[in-house]
Amino acid sequence: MNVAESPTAPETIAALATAAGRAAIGVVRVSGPALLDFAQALSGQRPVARRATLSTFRAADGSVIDSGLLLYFPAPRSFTGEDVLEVHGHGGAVVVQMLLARCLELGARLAEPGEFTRRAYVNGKIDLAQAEAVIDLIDAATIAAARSAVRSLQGEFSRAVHLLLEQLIELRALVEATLDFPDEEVDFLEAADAFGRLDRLQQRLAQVFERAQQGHLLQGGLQVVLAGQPNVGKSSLLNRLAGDELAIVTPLPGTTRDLVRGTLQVEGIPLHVIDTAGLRDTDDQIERIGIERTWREIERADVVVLLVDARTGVGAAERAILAQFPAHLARLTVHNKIDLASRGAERQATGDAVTIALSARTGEGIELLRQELLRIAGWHPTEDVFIARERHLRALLTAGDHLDAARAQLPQLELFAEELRLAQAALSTITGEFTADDLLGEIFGRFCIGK
Ligand SMILES: Nc1nc2c(ncn2[C@@H]2O[C@H](COP(=O)(O)OP(=O)(O)O)[C@@H](O)[C@H]2O)c(=O)[nH]1
Ligand SMILES: [Mg+2]
Repeated sequence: MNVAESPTAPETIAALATAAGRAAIGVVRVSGPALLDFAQALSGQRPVARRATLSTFRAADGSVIDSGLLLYFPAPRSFTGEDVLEVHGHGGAVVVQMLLARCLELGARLAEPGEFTRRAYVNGKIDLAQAEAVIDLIDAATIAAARSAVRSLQGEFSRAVHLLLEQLIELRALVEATLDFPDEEVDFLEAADAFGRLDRLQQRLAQVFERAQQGHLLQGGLQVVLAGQPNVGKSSLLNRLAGDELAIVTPLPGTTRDLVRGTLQVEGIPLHVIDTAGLRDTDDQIERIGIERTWREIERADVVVLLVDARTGVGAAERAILAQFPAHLARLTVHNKIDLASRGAERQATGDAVTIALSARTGEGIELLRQELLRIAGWHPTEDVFIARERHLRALLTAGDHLDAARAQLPQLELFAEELRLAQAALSTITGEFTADDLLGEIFGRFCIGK
């Protein structure tokens, strides 16, 4: 029996909501336009809304598949805004598959990745930034990242964006009204305090950007590449930072030929540290490939740490390496092996160039390096960070550019108005008021099935 069919309504979808494998319970989630009959067919009884009902789940021939709890959330008060069922069975790999198969038999189809959350968005239960926060919460690798994802999920980021939008729309309304009365343009600029409003808008936008950028850092972290000549202690430094023997260390130059990665956390920020093959001319074919990979990682890095032996410092070879780094790449020089150079740990800054002296062997000076990496990343600890994505940051920057352009257009009100309109369009993409379908596909496609 197909109890979920209807010619126009959205299809009923089902998926395993818990991780596959052995567990105490396994949950199959179902969402669709009308699921009471579905629930009846599955459990033999009509479930009460928002109550856990002890149920026996049966196959079409009446044989028992499992017993467990059935939860029924009638539309619109559910995660997706549709009728939602949660079928809680025992968490055996086979039994949950049988429950899922039964749901498919009753007319549901397997949900696509992110489809539940997409429906929640389409039905206005959450906006786009909140939908993205759902997956960011699931993916959060640190407590701080999880906290900021929850903040975004609860709508703090969206509210901040809405506040900006409201102020922008207010200003636009004033401008558009004045456009109809060209004689009063100059009066308008003064009376409506257009400059002052624009100023405040730009300041608020900068604050929101700041908080979003910190959240982006919390989630994504920083790619740090350790580079330098062979034998200066890159692998030793990775091991020291990671607190683990990730890379092989020997006194032989050219030991590291492939990339070795380690992730560590400093104040909740994930640092993805990549140890590389030492940069030198070599006839060894494998080492040469390793060196090519080193350069590829350097192109992608957020920060490159150039290691040198503290006893020799930066010489001609290092200067040649430095000259090849991409111009805008943040960099840092580390003098390693201070234990052999009878020097103390220290941080030195001349202009923008920072040097840290440390010992990968003794660990002295490592904390200076960790703090310096955070500083380069632009991290400053604040509590109220929102999780944000590259896409959000770009939208905020674009909106900021249009506000700058708007300022440059004053007192030409028509051009001013147009820039404000563009700023509004950019901001709206964050919460999803104006969002292209292909972007939605891209966002939700990255979810796991069942979310
Ligand atoms: N004394 C001392 N030796 C170090 C230090 N760091 C690395 N080494 C030694 O230098 C040699 C090369 O180290 P390694 O980490 O393999 O260098 P890489 O080729 O740059 O990866 C090894 O014998 C390490 O034990 C340090 O801070 N102090
Ligand atoms: Mg090495």
